[in-house]
Amino acid sequence: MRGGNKKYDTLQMLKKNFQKYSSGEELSNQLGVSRTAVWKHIKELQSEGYAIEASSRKGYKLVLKPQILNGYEIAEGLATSVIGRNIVYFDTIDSTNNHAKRIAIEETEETEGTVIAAGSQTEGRGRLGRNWLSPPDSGIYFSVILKPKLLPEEVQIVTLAGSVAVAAALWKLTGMEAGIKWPNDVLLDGKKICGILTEMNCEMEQINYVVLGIGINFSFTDGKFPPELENCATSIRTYAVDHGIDMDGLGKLDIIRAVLKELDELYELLLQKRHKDIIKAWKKHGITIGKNVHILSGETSYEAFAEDISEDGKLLVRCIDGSRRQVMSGEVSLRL
Ligand code: BT5
Repeated sequence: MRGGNKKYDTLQMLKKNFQKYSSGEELSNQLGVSRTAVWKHIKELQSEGYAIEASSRKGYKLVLKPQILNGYEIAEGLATSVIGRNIVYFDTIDSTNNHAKRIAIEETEETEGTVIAAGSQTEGRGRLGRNWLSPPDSGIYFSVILKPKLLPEEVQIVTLAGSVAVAAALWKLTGMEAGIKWPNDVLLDGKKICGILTEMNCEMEQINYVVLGIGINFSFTDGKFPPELENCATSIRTYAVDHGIDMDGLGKLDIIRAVLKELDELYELLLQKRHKDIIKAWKKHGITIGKNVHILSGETSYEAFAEDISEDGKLLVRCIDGSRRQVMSGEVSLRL
């Protein structure tokens, strides 16, 4: 949805003239539409939540920096090469991963890099049929369609890239040091602020597409989490308040854009087969290596020591009897 229509062209002009009036006549001349059309666009933008003041004498002005999540705002000036080529936004949807799969099945070249974002999800999913709480005004929920040239067993590297993108974006925007618990949890203060669900469609030897789904808790207050999650989940806002971090007007929009930017750079590394560099970046934020861990993988569960991550993202562990295993997926609890 990059590129404009007249409504968003109007918005762009108001943004250029931030906090200053643009007269209806000026807008109508520059956009090549009637003054009534300008007025209609303004009404629509206001109803979408843009803080636009209208004065019959002076015209229109945008009074606040928008923190509105929609396809236009996410895409505006997003200088990425693959991620976010197309952006589809829904106020609410069943699950952005479900929608990504629906689009990916269409199988056109351009679907790679398409981002599906939503303000809330009615059937947000975690792994293994678990759910992901996705109420409105609380989190950031999006999925990206990717077509990496990887073997199906290498797909974990995509999840790792997703978690690095979130941790790196948070660090750059707020200085928060999030930790990544292999494979898919991003934590603040040991509590989950982000979960990642990677799903793929593949044949024996090749991946057709991957859907990388990311859910980030932005402003859940502790009170809003159900009791079973209170001790294991938190949000960026809660963490900021608890640690006296000034978010300086940062909102969901800034976060999703920063994550997409980071992800674009990491995906470029992946396309260049520079998996080592992704693992290196992961290790900067990873908290699993060098810890005693409890692994639950399918029916098996055992204690082990997490030694390293392989180039394709598997967790390399040493078991109590000294044998070594490669863990491709599963639950890992850290032993303190
Ligand atoms: C995950 O699964 O952590 C993957 C979550 C992926 C969510 C994104 S949102 C966009 C895209 N569309 C989707 O439908 N999904 C993706 P898992 O590791 O299985 O963790 C799930 C568990 O985390 C649940 O069983 C709860 O215990 C907990 N949980 C649920 N909602 C949570 C939340 N908002 N914050 C923290 N923990 C949560």
